[in-house]
Amino acid sequence: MACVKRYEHNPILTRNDVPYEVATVHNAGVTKYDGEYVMLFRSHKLNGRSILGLARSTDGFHFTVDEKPFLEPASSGVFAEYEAFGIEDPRITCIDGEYLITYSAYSKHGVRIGLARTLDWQKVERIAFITEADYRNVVIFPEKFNGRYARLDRPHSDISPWSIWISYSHDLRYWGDAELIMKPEPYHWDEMKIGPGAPPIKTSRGWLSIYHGVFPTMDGNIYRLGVALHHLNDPSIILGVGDDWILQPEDPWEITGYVHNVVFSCGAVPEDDGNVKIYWGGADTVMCAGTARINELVDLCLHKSRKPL
Ligand code: BMA
Repeated sequence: MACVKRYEHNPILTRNDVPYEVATVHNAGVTKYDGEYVMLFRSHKLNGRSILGLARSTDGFHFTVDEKPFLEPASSGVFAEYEAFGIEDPRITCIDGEYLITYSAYSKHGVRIGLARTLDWQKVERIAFITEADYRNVVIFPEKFNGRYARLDRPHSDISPWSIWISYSHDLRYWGDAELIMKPEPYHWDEMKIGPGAPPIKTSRGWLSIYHGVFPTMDGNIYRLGVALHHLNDPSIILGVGDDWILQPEDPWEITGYVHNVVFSCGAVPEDDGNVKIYWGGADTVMCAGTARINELVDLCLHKSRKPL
């Protein structure tokens, strides 16, 4: 059951839409602000390092890019030290009226997660690094649990590769009570690695999480998207993981590009009509969009599921 219906005019954003010089437009976080859609996308510059640009839309499909990049690697202080190789793959969570942005910061020291904040999508301030290396893919839940923020993330270790963990924080800076909650499934489409994709979406049956899974082949890795459902009051409990992927590379711009055979999501926007708009980078080169029925994704987690661990 492939639940995602692709937007008929994909890709929705390419480097030709960007008024400054970039090689790619992909892996964007998307949210709504003041009645508009805001897309914070990653672009490779022509030196191969990434920056974040901003695009805005009234319908969620036609985006116009701001004149200047939104966030570039810092040029001084502690942030400069850890962002020198670029900033990547932003996720956006709106909580208590603030937009929190997590991003992967690359440097000679590895990859770690930076946290920034904006109130108006004009000014942005960095808050802190919220992990050490080697972490990627941090998504923050849009609600607190017993007064604490919660996040899913993806540390890496050789013993237990690329799995999804949860942790909590009172102040967004210091995180603890970390627990592993989901692992790749052997000889399955996500057998090599998994990582959180879009920040979780609240439904009546649980928190819906869109994640990415990777399968290694003789022709390189294939990135696909899947879904998991977390308990509403205790997100460390996974109620089910959909056994089937919901999206795989099929369109030409998903199969061929900067990195071929990749669909990679950092953002999804639930709508009042029961649909969710899902956004993904195609082949690390362009941005694509599609829609799915939220109920169908939840059904997949609950009625055609594999175990999380
Ligand atoms: C991952 C990250 C993503 C990228 C994907 C496919 O490891 O680097 O940003 O989309 O690989 O290249």
